Amino acid sequence: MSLPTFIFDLDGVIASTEKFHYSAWRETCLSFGYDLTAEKNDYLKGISRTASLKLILGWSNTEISNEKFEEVLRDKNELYLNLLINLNSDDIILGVDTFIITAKEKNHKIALCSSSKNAKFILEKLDIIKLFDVIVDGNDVEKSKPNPEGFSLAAKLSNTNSENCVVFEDSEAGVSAANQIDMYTVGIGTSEKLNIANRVCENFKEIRLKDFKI
Ligand code: B16
Ligand code: MG
Repeated sequence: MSLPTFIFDLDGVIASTEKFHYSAWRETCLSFGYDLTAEKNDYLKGISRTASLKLILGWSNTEISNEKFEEVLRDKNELYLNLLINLNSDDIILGVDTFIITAKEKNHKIALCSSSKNAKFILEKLDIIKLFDVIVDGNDVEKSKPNPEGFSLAAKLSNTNSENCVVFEDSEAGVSAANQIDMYTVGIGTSEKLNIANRVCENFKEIRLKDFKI
């Protein structure tokens, strides 16, 4: 069996940007009188901007025109991008960059699979875009997580069978997507929602490259 390819999620695995998504959604929601709780926000992790707004409108019993829908999406993204102004390499999640560099030295392919349409911008800002052999983001797929389309594409572009890919994800939607095509999944974080993963780790300090010798 060839060396496994490692596929990383972005928000919540590489970059500590989930708090900015939450702040931007919270402010957006308050503009139409809805208080988005942290518990509800957990369901937005890993899913696309459009799918997030559809869920929010359902929870808040809000109906808006298609035009307004697009306007709210633009507003949310503008707020989010403003919160990223000072993003820098200090916002890389503890240990993930060291893990990637060690894996590259041992010839593992490194891929990104993110639902975010801002993924390349964020990787540039963090100054780690060059570490990735393959990047699949929200601009490359029709169906976002929990649909496995992005992970399938990342495996294909890495020339790796999906069974030989290891996925690091902080969201239930992402773990579920990768599980559907028999990738080995590692949930990153402490949420009980991650218990559907093959393995759950609080952070990359618990993970060693030798754990994945197949
Ligand atoms: P954007 P990931 C996901 O990124 C985030 O978890 C999710 O909260 C966000 O709504 C989604 O990207 C879309 O992001 O609005 O930047 O296009 O975790 O898949 O890297
Ligand atoms: Mg994520």
